[in-house]
Amino acid sequence: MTASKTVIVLGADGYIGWPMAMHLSRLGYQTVAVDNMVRRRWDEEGGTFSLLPIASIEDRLARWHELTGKTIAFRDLDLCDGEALDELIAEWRPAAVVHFAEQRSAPFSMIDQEHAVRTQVNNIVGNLNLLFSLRKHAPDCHLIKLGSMGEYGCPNIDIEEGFITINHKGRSDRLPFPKTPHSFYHLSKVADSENIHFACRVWGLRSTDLNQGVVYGNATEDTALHPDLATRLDFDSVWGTALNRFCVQAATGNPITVYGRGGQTRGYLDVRDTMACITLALENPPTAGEYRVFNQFTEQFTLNQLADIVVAARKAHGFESEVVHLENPRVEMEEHYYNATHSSLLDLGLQPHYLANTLVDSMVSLVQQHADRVDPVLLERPSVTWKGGGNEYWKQYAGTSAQSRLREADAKMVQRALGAGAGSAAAHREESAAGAGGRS
Ligand code: NAD
Ligand code: USQ
Repeated sequence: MTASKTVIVLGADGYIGWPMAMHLSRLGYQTVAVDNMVRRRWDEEGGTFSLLPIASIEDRLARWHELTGKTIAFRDLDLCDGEALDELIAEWRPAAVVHFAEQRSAPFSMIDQEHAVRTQVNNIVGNLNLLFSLRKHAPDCHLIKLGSMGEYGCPNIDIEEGFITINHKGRSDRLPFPKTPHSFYHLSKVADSENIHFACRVWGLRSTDLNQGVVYGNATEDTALHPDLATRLDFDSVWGTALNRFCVQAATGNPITVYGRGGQTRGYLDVRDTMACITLALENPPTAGEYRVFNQFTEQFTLNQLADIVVAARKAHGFESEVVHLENPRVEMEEHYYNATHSSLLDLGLQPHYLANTLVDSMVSLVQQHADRVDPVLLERPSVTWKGGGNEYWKQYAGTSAQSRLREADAKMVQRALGAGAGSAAAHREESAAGAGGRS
């Protein structure tokens, strides 16, 4: 690692981007964090919020500097603004760009036509702008792009890492692996992959496309330093992902919601391994013109297996959890063959954190500290179906102010912490919680 190298993290205010920016800064990279805060606005629009209070980006950066002495530069910038992106890349001429800055929810992309269009325009145009800016101002830069295992779908053959050699009518070629994506969101990732592959072939750019599985967990060594450095934890049915939701459900005594029969198999990884995988990709760059694909996950599970793991972890502490099989809001195979190769990152030295009771235990205890913020409707009721789009629950929450609900929940927590009858002190704390500037 060359400590002085500049790395730009796009989408640095997000669930993965924020811990990644801290991780790279800790390693000594000159880190530039970029985000247009759109994710916080999408929360506002949909009435959703992070279970863990998250500090404003200004407070995050200031706290990081105070605790470590390190500085992360920040730019508020929309990737769809090609001119601004050009200026950013020209200004920093980074050695690498780590690109997380996309609309990343499959259900969000299935709400209606407007959300599908918004997802694909945001993701595909932002990524395309980036390719042009790199060609112009930093053609040697290593583009590390977050793709998704869901680009492949669930084919009845083994999934390879990006490419497959096909023998057809006596001829043979190594071609991009066929894709059958799960949603309009996943389709946007497929388009990104095609565009990046093309830019590498034609312009000689270099890129690692990380087809990442579902990420779980919330703690890295950096987020644990201070509450202002926490990263978001989504639990609702639009933004929350399977294992994170199952942990929140079990922690709050709500049923674990398996969609359909539960044989859906996906690749999963701990957020700490996301940090490690991206660092490995960064430290082992591809050659000029090379487009390589790594499948970034550490273990495969069916949903039934995930639910069983959470149930068992709670049982070890004497708590019973209920698993319900809801009518599947998505159109997806519920029993299928699934075997995805994922050896490239292991070959580079990845040492995975495999899913264990300790992870579930730590998630449960984290959730319990913020249990008053859990909204049982957001947690338990799927609000988007693949056939019909946003349903009555979606409509119920869209446009409602999550902030006022949060203020009530935070005040309740403060009151509980202080105990009944604390009089004017409790009232004072309640007021401060209600006005807690910057946190959402
Ligand atoms: P997130 O929604 O928490 O963060 C994404 C960030 O990008 C947000 O802060 C958002 O404001 C920003 N952003 C979006 N569009 C932007 C734009 N046009 N300009 C500037 N900033 C923009 O998502 P996440 O969970 O951290 O995921 C990060 C990336 O990893 C995404 O590309 C996602 O598809 C991919 N991924 C995530 C998971 C997962 O389980 N979370 C799994 C596989 C792949
Ligand atoms: N599921 C349930 N119950 C729930 C929530 C989800 O059974 O309460 C099921 C879904 O039906 C699906 C599976 O769990 O079969 C995974 O769903 P998810 O919401 O955890 O993940 P997904 O929609 O696939 O998207 C997430 C991230 C996305 C990333 C993707 C990686 O939001 O950004 O690209 O994981 S992957 O799944 O490998 O494509």
